[in-house]
Amino acid sequence: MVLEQLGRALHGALQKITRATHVDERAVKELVREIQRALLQADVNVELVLDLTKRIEKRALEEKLPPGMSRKEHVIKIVYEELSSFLGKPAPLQLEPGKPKVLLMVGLQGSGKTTSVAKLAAHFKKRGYKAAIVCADTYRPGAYEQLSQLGQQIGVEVFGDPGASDPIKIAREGVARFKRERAELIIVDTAGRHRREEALMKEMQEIARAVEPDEIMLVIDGTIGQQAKEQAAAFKLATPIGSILVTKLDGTAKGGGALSAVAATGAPIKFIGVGEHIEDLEPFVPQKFVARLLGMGDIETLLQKIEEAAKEEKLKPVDVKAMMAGKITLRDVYDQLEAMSKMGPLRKIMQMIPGVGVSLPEEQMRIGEEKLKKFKYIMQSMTPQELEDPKILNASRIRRVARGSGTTEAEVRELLKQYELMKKFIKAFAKGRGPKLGQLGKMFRSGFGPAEKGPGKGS
Ligand SMILES: Nc1nc2c(ncn2[C@@H]2O[C@H](COP(=O)(O)OP(=O)(O)OP(=O)(O)O)[C@@H](O)[C@H]2O)c(=O)[nH]1
Ligand SMILES: [Mg+2]
Repeated sequence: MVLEQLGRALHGALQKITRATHVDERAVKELVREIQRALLQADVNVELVLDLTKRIEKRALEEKLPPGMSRKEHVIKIVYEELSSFLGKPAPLQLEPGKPKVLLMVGLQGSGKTTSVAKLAAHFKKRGYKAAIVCADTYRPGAYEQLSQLGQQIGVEVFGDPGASDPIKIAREGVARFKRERAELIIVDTAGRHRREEALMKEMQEIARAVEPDEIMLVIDGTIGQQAKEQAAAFKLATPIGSILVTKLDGTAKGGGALSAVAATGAPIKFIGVGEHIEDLEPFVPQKFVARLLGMGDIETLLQKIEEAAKEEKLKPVDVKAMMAGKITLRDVYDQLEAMSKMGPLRKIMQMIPGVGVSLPEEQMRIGEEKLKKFKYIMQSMTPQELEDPKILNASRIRRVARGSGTTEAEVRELLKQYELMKKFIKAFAKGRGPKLGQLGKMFRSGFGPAEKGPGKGS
């Protein structure tokens, strides 16, 4: 997951506050110290850390408690807010339907440009935009091959010429062609032959002059930690239309350092790369990112992903509103499980569910995955009518379903119980009883944990 270590440490620090019987000055100072330790370990710059934690401490000790909020909730809110603003403002990459946007990608050697180009193209294609890629890396042997393979994989056209030697010419031609073809996002991949910023900035400006990009995106390798600051600062000076994509945040303990260092320069981080696969790209939204980091989960991202997977599968898109109103049938649950299984392993999905993410042990994950499979078999053995209206499942129907799915009656009842719980929690969540989100996590944990002994009680 993203920045696992940092997440665990911050989550742990907050857990202590949550467990404290009352939050006094000592507890706040202790929390602040732990946050400092966690951030320093993630290679966040010392000064930035001191600054941030001073603000947290001051607010936690001095601010008046908002009505209806406990001291604990207030402290957690402050930590969340300060960490979020520490990572900058959200800066989404916006496209206009029918209008071409030319995005020039630059970055040092091996920073992850080409991978990110494909990820971005896939990301926007999924959202219904026509994306196209220009390979202006005439330097690295096999660069065009790499891109056109990626292009094929995601169904996006790639312009390039493996024999060409002039990147500027290729870039100009490719952009012109895709503009004619009315692409809405034209991404130009460039060579990463530089190891230093100055040379990179110079070449970037040359290509920029030729293709007149709407935006230049600098790809920074997140594993370099706070050293990212120099690159971001030089880049910010070099172009007013720059944005940043930080890669490899999955495999590094230093990601926090990279993100905060870039944010401190004021350069907007628009995306983060969190893995080697095409779908391992996320728009960078500091609040969501921090919520997940702190183990507060991120129900919105989850719903959004589910919706996407459903769309891809040409399933009926989730009616989020109806779901939020508690109108969720077993059929919906089944469709969701189907869509979820297309999204990848449970552990990735669970990270987005409030209160689950950071703390679910591997063993439980495995059991959870098994259980989901069983739940699917059970639902496959139900009639359409039963799926729409599970209330009609009486003892004899339950027996039939259990037999048909190769499970036990207790397991069928457990699914029904989970379904009822899910309905309740989603309803509660929609009514704005959001802060109790941890309970949703608890539910998932208990629901997907080992089966209870003995026959379950009917719903
Ligand atoms: N774990 C992880 N690996 C990544 C990520 N992004 C890129 N990589 C890997 O980083 C390596 C370099 O990626 P490329 O996309 O080829 O980098 P590049 O900047 O185009 O490289 P040059 O064109 O040679 O400068 C590859 O092995 C990628 O799989 C990421 O977010 N996470
Ligand atoms: Mg490349």
